[in-house]
Amino acid sequence: MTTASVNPSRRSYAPLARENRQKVLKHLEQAGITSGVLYLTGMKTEERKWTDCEVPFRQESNFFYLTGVTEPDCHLVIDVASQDAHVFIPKFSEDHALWMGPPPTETFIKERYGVQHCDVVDNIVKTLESLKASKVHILEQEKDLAAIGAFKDKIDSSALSTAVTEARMIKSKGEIELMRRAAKISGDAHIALMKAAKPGKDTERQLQALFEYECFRNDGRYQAYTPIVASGRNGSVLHYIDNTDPIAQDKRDLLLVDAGCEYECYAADITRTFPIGGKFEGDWKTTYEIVLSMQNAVLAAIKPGVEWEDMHKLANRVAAEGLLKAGLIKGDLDTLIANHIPALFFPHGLGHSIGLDVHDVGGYPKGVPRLTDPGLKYLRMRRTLKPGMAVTVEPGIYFVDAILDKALADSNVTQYLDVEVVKRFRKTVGGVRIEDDVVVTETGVDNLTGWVPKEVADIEKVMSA
Ligand SMILES: [Mn+2]
Repeated sequence: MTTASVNPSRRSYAPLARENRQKVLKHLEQAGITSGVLYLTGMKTEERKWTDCEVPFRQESNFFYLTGVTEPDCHLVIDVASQDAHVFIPKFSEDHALWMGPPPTETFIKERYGVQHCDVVDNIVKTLESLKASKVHILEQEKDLAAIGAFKDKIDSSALSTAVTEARMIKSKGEIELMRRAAKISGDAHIALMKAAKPGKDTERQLQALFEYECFRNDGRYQAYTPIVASGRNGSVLHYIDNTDPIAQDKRDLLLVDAGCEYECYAADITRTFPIGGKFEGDWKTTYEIVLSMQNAVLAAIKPGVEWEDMHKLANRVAAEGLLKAGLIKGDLDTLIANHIPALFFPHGLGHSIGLDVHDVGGYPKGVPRLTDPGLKYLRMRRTLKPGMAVTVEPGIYFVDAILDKALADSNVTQYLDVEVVKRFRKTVGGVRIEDDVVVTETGVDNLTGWVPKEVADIEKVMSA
């Protein structure tokens, strides 16, 4: 067993992939599918346009879920009746070994990934013939059917996507441990940033570099998404990824860091917001404490049977209470909520499912539409929570120019605002977001990232050390 393209010391995903295949086949069985084959194409080698410069390879998530295979350009056939998995690898050219080291052999693939069969891609049709594949079940989004020849006429995309999605929604113990590892690496990197950040020192980019360095050196090779490192008013841009500004001079200003790495393809997605000088003060502290109370209320309320949109509404109500108390908005609580006033400051959804993808599959089951209310319309998930679901809880309060310019020009809205107070906050406070990754348990949540400091005293302690 020799290959340079795979690190043999890497832990094997094989037992998990086997469990995942069984789970998907069970969902298919419940949908009445007991014969035929499943066919998936893996991620292909990609190059920068018009060059031979390869883009770093990361396996497609569904393919990884069913195989654990981390080599590019592979295909998968699963025989539904026997549950046998057939992985197909490219035919490597003679000089592959010169550039890339010895290619993986068929024996290596079978042993490494615990699959029953391995062959070269050219033999897919032959295998489908020998399996007498009556139907070829593919994912809805599958476009690449060149390798299955005449079996194209037997494709059926009506069931596999839902089966894989429903399987991926409920995380197994093994998956949760991989997510916990991604969370640990990412959380430690967040703490490194809290310790390194100083007023007027470094740029957002340099702190992003520190985050990625900390992840990379601890086996989090890939970021799950581009890190957001937003100083001061940049925190009001929800997906700020420029990360080019210098860190604020004013020690009271906030730094919002939304970043997480992958471990074995599983994502972490963590946001922490902290004062650049290490001590929360004034309007910045007021804003922070509103968001913290929003998050704590939701974390205490999550349990099986709860509707995700109700968790958003809970966060929204706590936001309204906090904004009222801070004097930013005025009026009767229910009237403010009915008129969507808190959504001016909490304009996005509460969170999303997370797993192999940072915005994981399955947010909207078939037939479930998006809601239309401000804030709620951006909710990335509408589901009844069940044990094993993994979601992010990421409330925020922001002072967004685009929203407030419109609001302040509309007397229907300004009747609910203390305009002077809103203007004062907006001048200095960008935004606050606090985000944790939690798994729903039988009784509540297993917070994978709750240990990363977020209480005011805990952040101040870490930053003063
Ligand atoms: Mn998120």
